[in-house]
Amino acid sequence: DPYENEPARHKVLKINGSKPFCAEPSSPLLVESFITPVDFFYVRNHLPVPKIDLKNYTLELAIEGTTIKTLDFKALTTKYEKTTITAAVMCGGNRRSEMSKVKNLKGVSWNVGAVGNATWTGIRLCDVLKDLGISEDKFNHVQFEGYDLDPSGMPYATSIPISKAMDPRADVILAYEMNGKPLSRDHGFPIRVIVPGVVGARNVKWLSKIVVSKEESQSQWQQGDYKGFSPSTTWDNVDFSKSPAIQEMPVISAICDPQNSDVVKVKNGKIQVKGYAWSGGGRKVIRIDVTNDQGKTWHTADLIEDLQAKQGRYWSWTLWNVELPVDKRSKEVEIWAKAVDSSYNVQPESFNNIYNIRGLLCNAYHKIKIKTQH
Ligand code: MTE
Ligand code: MO
Repeated sequence: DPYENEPARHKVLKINGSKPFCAEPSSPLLVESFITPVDFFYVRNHLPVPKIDLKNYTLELAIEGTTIKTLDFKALTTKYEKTTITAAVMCGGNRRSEMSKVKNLKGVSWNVGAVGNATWTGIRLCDVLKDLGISEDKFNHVQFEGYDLDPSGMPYATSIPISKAMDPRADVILAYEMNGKPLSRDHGFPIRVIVPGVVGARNVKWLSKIVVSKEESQSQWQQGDYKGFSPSTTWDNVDFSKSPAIQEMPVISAICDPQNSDVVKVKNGKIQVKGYAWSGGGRKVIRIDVTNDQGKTWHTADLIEDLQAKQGRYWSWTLWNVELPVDKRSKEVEIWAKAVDSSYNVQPESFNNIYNIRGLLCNAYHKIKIKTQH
């Protein structure tokens, strides 16, 4: 069994798939703290977790087909300056279970918990690339490979544009610590890439190799997955070569507490509603609007944000809470939330017109129904 060496996992994680392991925390737990504890951070593996001995760990650096150098853990962590960022990582399929109500689709059925916010400590990818003496103009992509292998021996692999990889302000990190502790096995021990503002899939765990190239990664995960399509595209007519790979993510939010169909106690005519919001590309969430009357009246939520983030480099999520006034006679309340980011991008109102066969980019308004107790 290739899965016989899997790490132990916290029992609060709700398992969406066991081999490979995919799991998320409940949504009320998710918004209890601005920094997500490692044990509660969602896990999205595509393959068995590799067993890596730190003593034998190496990272290979290559330009196209040629290996330029191989560095061990000590060399990597002593040679380059240590840096820490706070960034959310979100799966491209987060909130897929809601989109699947429009029409059948393929993918792990995530609720709203395929996201977490952590501090990541490591070295800057741009420093490592600078040492290779490459010019940004001669290449287009930086590919990452993991130590996790599919049955044919191919590693998990993806790539990002070289402009993102080499930009010191893009904060791409080869991380060896999460929340101040060495990475756990599920989250990429001993080193993973953190590409802030970019879809989770590019944040390669168990990093084995970096390749500077003219080409994107040719892996399934770059070429045949993690792409968006028209709602009318079907599995019979889809052409993956026609859509670009997802990189920066669109603005999204979710109501986390209460959860759909909860019974909520009304206090002084109000209920407390909490959630998160996030946008890709370093765009900060500037406002969350919440309604309980289908948009006749919108209430602006209070925000809990990363106050240290620099303009245009807001990588964290934003937590929010709002007190919603509810009618004395109401038995059931429908709540909607939507976020606005610093480019004034807004979420689409429904999933109908953003449906896609892989269930990615599921960022429509979050809508839940609760029962009230007066
Ligand atoms: N890296 C490797 N090597 N193997 C993987 O299966 N999954 C990717 C990414 N990096 C993956 C990987 C996907 S799709 C996501 S959403 C994130 O890791 C999940 O990171 P997490 O498990 O630390 O939350
Ligand atoms: Mo993902």
